[in-house]
Amino acid sequence: MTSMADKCASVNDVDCPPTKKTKLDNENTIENSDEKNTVENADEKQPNGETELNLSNFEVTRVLQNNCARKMICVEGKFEDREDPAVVLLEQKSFSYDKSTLKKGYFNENTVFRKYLANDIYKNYDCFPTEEYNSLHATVIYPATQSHIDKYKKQELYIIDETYELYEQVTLPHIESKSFSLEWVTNILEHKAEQETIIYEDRDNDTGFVLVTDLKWDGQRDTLKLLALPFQKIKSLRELDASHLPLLKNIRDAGIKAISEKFNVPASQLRIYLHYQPSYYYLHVHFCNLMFEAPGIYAEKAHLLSTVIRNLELMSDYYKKAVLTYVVFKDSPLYEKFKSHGALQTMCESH
Ligand code: G7M
Repeated sequence: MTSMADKCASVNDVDCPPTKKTKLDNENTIENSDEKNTVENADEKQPNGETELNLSNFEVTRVLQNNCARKMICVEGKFEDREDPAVVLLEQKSFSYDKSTLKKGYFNENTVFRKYLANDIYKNYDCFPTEEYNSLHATVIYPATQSHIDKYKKQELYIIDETYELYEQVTLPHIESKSFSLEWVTNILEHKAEQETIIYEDRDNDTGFVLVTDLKWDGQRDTLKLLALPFQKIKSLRELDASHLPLLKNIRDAGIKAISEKFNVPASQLRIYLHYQPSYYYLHVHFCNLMFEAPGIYAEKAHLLSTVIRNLELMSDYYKKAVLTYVVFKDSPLYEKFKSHGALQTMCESH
């Protein structure tokens, strides 16, 4: 029942089930927007009678990855009052452009500013912003399965060139036997969760979709990140054909319109793409601010929606013919399956 996503050094994107997530956020939300992430009370009782997860009860057992570039750490550990393991991700937030926010948070009489190095005109300080502005973005995955733990563990990567035959023989059986729960998607589509983050909705069974802010979005316009979840159940890019063009075009056009109205970001500043392989096998489209180098926008993972539409217009069965290239983590189930299928070479050839 647990679901999540990812991010990792460069390839994964992180998420956790909406019902279990802990958002620790500040007031730094997008300008001209009503959006505000919820701050949950640590002592609040959940509907099932359990108390809310509290980081002061958390014992770290292992650092899964420590990403200096992204200023993000993923740790595995246990909450004192819980049985199962948990994964906690802590990530620095981006800064606001708003002058009064900057003043209140960092250039304020309560800001502590401690010099530790001076050389000519250059000085380094430790800067402690005011409490309201020094928060981190935290994601808690509880209970975390071994797959979650593996997913956040920094591992070597390998390239797979997946033909449609390999998709049918290796990837599809893997997806069918073992993939993350899609409960969070159903919850959004059925209005059981995240209703307040729905930006746009079109309930047509064939071409309709829900546009919702991504779990990882930190509320800043610069890092704007949304997801379009169609009502049609499609596993992934591999299942798309020309019959899906009306859906994809509606997602593109209505998504762009809704984002421009709500966030004032034009189509020309949006990166709109799908992941292959995705973390969740329920087709979804990512809408991101072009200025944001979101994890998962790399060549071996992101497929621009505009290109997908053009490919399908050229050839209805394009994705049944194309070789799709992506990366797998060493020792992940897909890595093992491709290796035992003889489709993954992990050693250098000797000359
Ligand atoms: O790699 P893939 O395309 O499957 O990415 C899935 C996306 O779904 C990531 O960007 C996640 O942050 C996002 N996501 C995952 N979960 C579990 C949720 C959720 O519960 N709510 C929302 N709004 N986004 C999620």
